[in-house]
Parts: sequence; C-alpha cells; structure tokens
Amino acid sequence: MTETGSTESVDAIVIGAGFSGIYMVHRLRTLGLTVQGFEAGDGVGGTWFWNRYPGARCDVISMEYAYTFSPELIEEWDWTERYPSQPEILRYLNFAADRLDVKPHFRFKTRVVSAWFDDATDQWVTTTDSGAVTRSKYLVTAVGCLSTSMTPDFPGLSEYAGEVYHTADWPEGGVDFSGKRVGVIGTGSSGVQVIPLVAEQAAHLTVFQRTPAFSLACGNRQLTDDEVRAFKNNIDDHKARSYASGTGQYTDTLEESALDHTPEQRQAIYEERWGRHRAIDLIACYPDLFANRDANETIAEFFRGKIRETITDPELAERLSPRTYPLGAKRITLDTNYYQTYNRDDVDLVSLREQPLEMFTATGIRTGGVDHELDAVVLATGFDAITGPLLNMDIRGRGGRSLQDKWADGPTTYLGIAVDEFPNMFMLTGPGSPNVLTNVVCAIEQHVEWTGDFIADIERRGTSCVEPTAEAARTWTDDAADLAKDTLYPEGESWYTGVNIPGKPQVIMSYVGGLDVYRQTCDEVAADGYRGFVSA
Ligand code: N01
Repeated sequence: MTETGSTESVDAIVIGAGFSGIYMVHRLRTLGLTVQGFEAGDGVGGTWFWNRYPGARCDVISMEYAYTFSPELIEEWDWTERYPSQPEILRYLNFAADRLDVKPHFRFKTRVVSAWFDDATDQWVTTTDSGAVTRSKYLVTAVGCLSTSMTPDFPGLSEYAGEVYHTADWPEGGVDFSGKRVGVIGTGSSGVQVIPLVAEQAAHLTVFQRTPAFSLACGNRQLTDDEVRAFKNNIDDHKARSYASGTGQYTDTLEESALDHTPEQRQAIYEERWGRHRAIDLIACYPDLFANRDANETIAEFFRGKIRETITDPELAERLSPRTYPLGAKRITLDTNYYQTYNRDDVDLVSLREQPLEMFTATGIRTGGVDHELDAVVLATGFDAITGPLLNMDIRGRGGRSLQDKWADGPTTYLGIAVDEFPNMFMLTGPGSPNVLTNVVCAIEQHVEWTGDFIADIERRGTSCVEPTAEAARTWTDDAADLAKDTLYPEGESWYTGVNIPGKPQVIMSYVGGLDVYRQTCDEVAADGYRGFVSA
C-alpha cells in the first residue's frame, strides 16, 4: 500500500452524513474519540440530499421518522406535515447536525474511493477522490441503503439529444418542464411521486410503466400544534411501542386470518384502514396477509378496486392494476393524486409489457415500433440497493481481501453489522440487518447505539481489533436466508432481492425476523461478551 502526501490520523472514520452518519459521529464524539466524516454531498442529508425531485416525500409519518435519542432534538423541532417532504427532512437533518455540532467533523463534497486495512498497523487507510489519505482504528460505513442510483443500460441513451434526469440525482435548482414533452420511466416510489407534479407542468407526459405499483393515497395534511405536542408528551410510549414492533412502526393487527372474515367484513376493515393513509395499517391488518397468498389476494384486490374507482377508462385502470406479484412484495408506494393524473388528456401510459422499450432515439423513445418524441426524460429507475453503496468503494480487509470478491455470491455478514476478515469495520443498516424493512430511523438508532457501545467496550478493554468469526458470519447469513425463504419478497422481483441490477446475486438483503427480535439478539450478543467476535 503506497501513501503519497500527508496522512491524517483519527480514531474513527464515518462515511456518509445522512441519518446514520450524523448520529454515529455524535456518538463517537461523546465517547471522546476523534472522528473524520466524509460525505459526497455538499451538506448533510444523505439520500435526502440528492433525491430532491418534485414531490419527494417520505413514506413514514414525520414525527415517527425522527431521532428519539435526544430530548432536546425532540423538544426543539416541530414537524409541519404528516408525511414530510424532502425539503423539510433536509431542514430537520441540518437542524440535528447543527444542534449536535457534528458538521465540523465532516468533509463535504468528498467521496471515499477506497478503504484498505493495513495488517502491519491494524489501521484502516481511507482515500478520498481528492487523494487525501486518512488512517483510523475504526471504519464505520453510514452510506445508506438507497443511495446509489441505477440507470439501466438503455440502447441509444447516450445518443438521445434531449434532457435526462434521474430522480435520485436531481439538479439542485430544480427543472422547468413548462411547454415540454416529457417521458417518465419507472413507477416505483419515486415515479408515483414525481409523475403528478411533472404532469402539472409539462405540455405532455408519457409514462413508461413496466410493472404497475400498489399505491396508497397518502392523504397528506398539515399537523396541528395539539398533535405535535401530544406526540412529544407520549414519546416514551412511542419509543416502547416501536421497540416492541417488528418494523419500528406499530399497528393494531387483528388476531384472525383474513380468510376467517366474510368479504363484506374485510371490505369494511380495509376501508377504515385505507382512511388512515398508512401502509403498515393495511399490510399488517391481518397477521397472514404477507404469509398466505390467498389472504394477500384479498387486500391486493381491494387496492385494485381503488384504482378502478379512480380511473375513468376501465382498460387504463386494468393496465395500472398490479396482477403479477403479491401486495407488499414490492414496496407499497405512497402518492398524492397519482391515479387521478392518468385521467388528464395530456398524460399517456405506455405499458412496456405490451410495447417493450426498444431504444432511445435522438429525439425520444421507441417502444414496440412506436416512436415517442420527447424533450426530456425522467429516469425513476431506482437504486443498486443496500450493497451498492458499499461495493462502489474499494474496501479491502485483511491480506488485501476485497469486499467485492468476498460478496461475489451475495453478502455474508454477522448481524448485518460486521464482516469476518474486515476488522473494526461496522456497517450501519448493512445487508443482513432489518434495514429497509423497518422505519429506517429506528433501525439506525439501534445500530448506532449498539456499535457505539461495542466501540466503548473495545476501548475500555484496550483491544486493538475485533472481527466476527467466519463461522458466526456464515451462520448468521444462512439463518437469515432460511428465515427469508418462505416470504413473498422474491415474487416482487424488486431491489429488495437485487433482481433490478443485472448480474447482482439474488438474495434478500434484509433480516426478515423483525426489528424487535433482531434488537434482542444484538443485546444478547453484547451481554454475552460480544459472542461471535474475536479480538486481537
Ligand atoms: O425505485 P424502484 P424507486 N425498463 O426500484 C422501473 C425508497 N423511496 O426509486 O418494477 C423499464 O422501486 C421499475 O420497473 P419494475 C423506497 O423504499 C422512498 O421508485 O422493475 N423500467 C420500477 O417501476 C422505494 O421502494 C420514497 O418492472 C424500469 C422503477 O423503474 C425505493 O426507494 C420515495 C427499468 C424503479 O422503482 C426505490 O424506489 C422514493 C427498465 N430497464 C424512494 N428498470 C418514499 O419514502 C427499472 N425500471 C415515499
């Protein structure tokens, strides 16, 4: 390993300044450690820094999508909308980062290109795109799960003369589509949010849909002062209920199977829950909705009924109706006026199942032999999720072992936090942890706190290195895969399993056993002297 120029040394490096990076830097500083954070964006926010497309909004209720560890942060911040917009989340994260005074510990507009473990000194050697090299005892990746955008390899894209935007890398100053013919490719969470707003501005919008989404109207509204106050007053209860839930979001799941109720009873229950505008209240309404295909079909058909109620043209309604996968196997999307948008005369839907996307031409997109002339195209095509942001960097452990090689057949981790042969490396919301199957802020707080406690313990013991045993990592990964085997996720053919990236190993990259069970396991591992880890 050659290092040119000056090398700085700190106790810990944290990569990323989103929810997890901000809290991790704070936690490590509280332990008295020196920390250097790196962030590619020009400010804090992580994925919320880049995903600034019109309509970007979180699918978790604002007051629940916030840190709970600090009474000051809870008390001093007031959310204004039930579902927070991207600008409001970014303001919140700036507020939190300022209040915790972590910004001075980050270097912004700086991308980490490699992190190599130096066996001779038991240190990580991290290099950024500016060529700066930093040595550290600990390497913490806080890179997020949905932060590496994915642009499909569309034939002809580079010859297309119009404007091209990706929702996950939106220009800071916004885009003016007035008077333009615009195409949007993709109808996942980003697509269903951007489509209504582009339609309002553009002269004409063509939506290119490969797989229809199950979308829930979010019923967004301003929060009242009383609601905000009541939430703050009950924060301990909120925290306890989140901890006790499998997803970090609690709901009142009924006891009986969906199939034990009559169609009329189910309809009444689904209607009431539709009015709550919260996906978890629907998908976790009965205990077997996501375990039993027949039960799932009852709620899938309820969603399809909502599409038929909204779309005036029955053929169009059918084209927008998901039929090929169970509800929840792809993430349920949350929208404002998504289906209503298709009733506009200046909006067309092209089903890529009927008319496959052949190529981009110089002036638009050709599908099924038909040319669509477009001035601008929005790619709402998603992310190389969970492992993408980690494997984008050249991370090498003991003996120069590369993470890319180690994970060639899929990620192996212990608790989704650590990897054998990669000492003192901790991954926040890494593969094999509950990550995206939760209200991710809850998952992040648990990971930061557990990692922080572990690092405090390592420092107390004067240990130089810890890493999981290969057996602990293998067992954790195999057990997690076994748990996931009988779920419906593979039927969704989505980023949850890596199917959206050509050549990516197809595995469920999240621990499906629930955040409550996971938290308990992590606590037991810690109480048992960090069982599964070895020290040097
Ligand atoms: O990405 P996606 P996303 N040709 O992968 C289509 C979070 N998020 O950015 O389904 C044609 O879900 C693809 O089609 P198909 C949230 O967790 C949250 O929308 O693969 N089409 C799909 O329609 C979410 O789940 C929020 O057949 C192609 C779309 O592009 C995650 O991020 C907001 C294609 C991609 O959908 C990802 O959401 C935004 C191709 N070659 C994001 N390749 C909120 O909190 C892909 N597609 C609300």
